[in-house]
Amino acid sequence: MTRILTVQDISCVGQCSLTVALPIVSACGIETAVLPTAVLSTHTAFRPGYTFRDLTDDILPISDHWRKEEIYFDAVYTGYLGSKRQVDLILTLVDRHLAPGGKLIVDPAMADGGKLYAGFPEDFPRDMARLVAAADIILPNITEAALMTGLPFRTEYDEGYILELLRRLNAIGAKTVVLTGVSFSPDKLGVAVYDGEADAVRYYFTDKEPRMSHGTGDVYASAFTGAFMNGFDVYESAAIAADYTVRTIRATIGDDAHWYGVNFEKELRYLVERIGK
Ligand code: PXL
Repeated sequence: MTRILTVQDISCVGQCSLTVALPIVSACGIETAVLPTAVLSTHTAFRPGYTFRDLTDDILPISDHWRKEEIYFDAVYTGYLGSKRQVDLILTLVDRHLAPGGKLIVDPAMADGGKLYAGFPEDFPRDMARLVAAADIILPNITEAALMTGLPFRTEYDEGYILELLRRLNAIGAKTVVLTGVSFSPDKLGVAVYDGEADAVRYYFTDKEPRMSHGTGDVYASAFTGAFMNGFDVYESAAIAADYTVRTIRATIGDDAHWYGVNFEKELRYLVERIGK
């Protein structure tokens, strides 16, 4: 059985990060080990007052123990980090515990809508870019891509802007980029899948839902990882994850109390069947 490690925070309430990644990747039939980067009472889009326990100092002792136990993973999938220092620690983890031929998948979860999430220092994208440089596959949104490459964040753009973002991310070192939240028309939203070696972009679009949703980046990256670790190629995995994510958004429409996340549980059956598990 394939085993991955996912490294991201536990937001106790809020349907993001580990509370999304663990059920989604597991449902795809992949053993999912976890390494929490921080524990928060809720994610940071809730009102100020949430707790935040940084777990940076636990990472190396955990890895030291794993090293004694000779524990290796077929992929390491990272998301929201608890501190800048975690970048170097994760690079050490990858060095020690990623099996030969294993993939580092990085979702540089730190920003959306043109802004960093609450709590991150302005220069955090520079540190995240060092993790991106080591990755096989990255899954940024346009805000994260703009912050890491120094290009201005734009809400109106053309294929030229998207290609420039992709090429600059590739220049940082990311071999394959799945750029999320790309839209060239009011009714379609999708992803740009970039193969750095071929300098080639392929797009995949779904119908755009008129609802801004928290946590969908994590739902997307988790479904992508689940599909990819089942042998689908990057483009197929990107498309499966897009179809699943849009269904989770639709499953949440009308549920106004559910502003903080999406009902990803309701569509797990779809994802599992689509993957053929
Ligand atoms: O969904 C991304 C995410 C993950 N973890 C925490 C967050 C957010 C987005 O706001 O605050 C703690």
